Amino acid sequence: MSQSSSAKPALFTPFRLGDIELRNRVVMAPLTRNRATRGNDAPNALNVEYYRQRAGAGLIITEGTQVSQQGQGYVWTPGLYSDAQIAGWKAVTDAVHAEGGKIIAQLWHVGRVSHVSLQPGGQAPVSPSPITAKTKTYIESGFAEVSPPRELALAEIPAIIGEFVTAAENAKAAGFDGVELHGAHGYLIDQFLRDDSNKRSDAYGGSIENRVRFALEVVAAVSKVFGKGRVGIRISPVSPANDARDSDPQAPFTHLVTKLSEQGIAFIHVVEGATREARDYLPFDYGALRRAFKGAYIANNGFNRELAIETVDKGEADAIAFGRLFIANPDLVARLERNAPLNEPDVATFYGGDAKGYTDYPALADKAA
Ligand code: 8OZ
Repeated sequence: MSQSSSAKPALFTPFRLGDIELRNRVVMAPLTRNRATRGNDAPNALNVEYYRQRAGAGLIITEGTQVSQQGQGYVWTPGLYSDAQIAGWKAVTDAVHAEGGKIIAQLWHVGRVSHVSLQPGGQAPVSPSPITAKTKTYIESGFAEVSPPRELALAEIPAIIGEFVTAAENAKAAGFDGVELHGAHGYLIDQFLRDDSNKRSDAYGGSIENRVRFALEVVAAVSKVFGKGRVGIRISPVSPANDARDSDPQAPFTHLVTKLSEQGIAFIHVVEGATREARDYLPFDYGALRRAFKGAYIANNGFNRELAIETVDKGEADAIAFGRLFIANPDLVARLERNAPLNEPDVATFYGGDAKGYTDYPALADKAA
């Protein structure tokens, strides 16, 4: 066999993501599972076991973790704003580190993708502009239309950035290796970026420079907490998830990424195409983002083994994030390396519930036993 055909694909080789040393380039994507402790939204022993099982990933990015109660949009998602939540996450990061893994927290504010029953005092959710998204959320009683949002006052914006900072400080206290900002899927940061959801006439709306301001300010503030080498952001330029739309996504996203590169953060994590659907949903030049950004590029959405290996070998991405495959395969890296068969994910147990469909997917060794 020739040297090249027997060489290990780069996907399975170590990578330095900013200041974080990864043992491979297989990333566990953030995955909402709605299994935090009911009543205080703190991670619990079941969540510890779930993440521990998946520590073979080069990097785990946690499920979206709200920076405040106002930032919550779905029932039973974990937070990072109370002592109980910090303690719960500390047990998670300890378990992942004990297995030699790395884990960063995904900091999340949903903005308008929420429901009054989840908001403090039953208030309206907040958004750059008072426009209701055509999307659903789920609350204790099941699926529900999102509640109409109220427009954020200019004077409220610094406090929201402050919530991201506090959550980053809490993430540090909880032992995380870094943070990812959730700038994708039509949540608050994305709502500011897009001309369909941001109709403001102040410094945070209108021009592209103004629409990226909120994202850049959050990134800068959080970078002071963790160091820019431990901060990244997830974006989904063309995904229609949660009614995210823009008349011309290429321009604001290329501009955003250019500015993020100047800030010197560790990575961008790009959901290519429509989330959970077609990778070529709308034309978009992802290569332009890659070229505009001097840090690492993590690619996501619908990758299989072959495409992941090829994409990293060609240098089109530094790492690949897998979602559904990690739900069903705790030992995904070992399976991909050996080209072993994969367990099928059970959609019925994705959101909410108990250990079923969460910590009971077998690893290869379990099957052999
Ligand atoms: C699925 C269900 C609920 C939330 C996202 C955080 O789309 C989510 C999410 C996904 O990024």
